Amino acid sequence: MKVLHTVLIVASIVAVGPALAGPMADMSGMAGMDHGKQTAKTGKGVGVITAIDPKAAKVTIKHGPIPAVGWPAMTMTFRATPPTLLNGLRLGQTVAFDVRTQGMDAEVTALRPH
Ligand SMILES: [Cu+2]
Repeated sequence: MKVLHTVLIVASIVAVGPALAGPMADMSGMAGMDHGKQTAKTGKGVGVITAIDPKAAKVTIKHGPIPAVGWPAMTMTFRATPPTLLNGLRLGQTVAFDVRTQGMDAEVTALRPH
């Protein structure tokens, strides 16, 4: 009886081992995929200013399609880099702008009346 008991303990350790290792291997694979989506892209757009937040250095633009970064027309908020890009802007003004995106992060890097 003692031999049989030892065999059962060994068998249960072997069965649990792979279950612990499995999820770890999957997680490292996903991290690699996410990293690939973070490549920075740049493009040029034209749109109308719908909101300006100088304190947060943010501007909201209703813009047309920007194929270079894969965007359809939409209204969205950008960080202004540098914040002085917002100086002299008016609500309702049409502007041409340069955009830089990285993952979900989007910033305007140049902005001029259009
Ligand atoms: Cu957009």
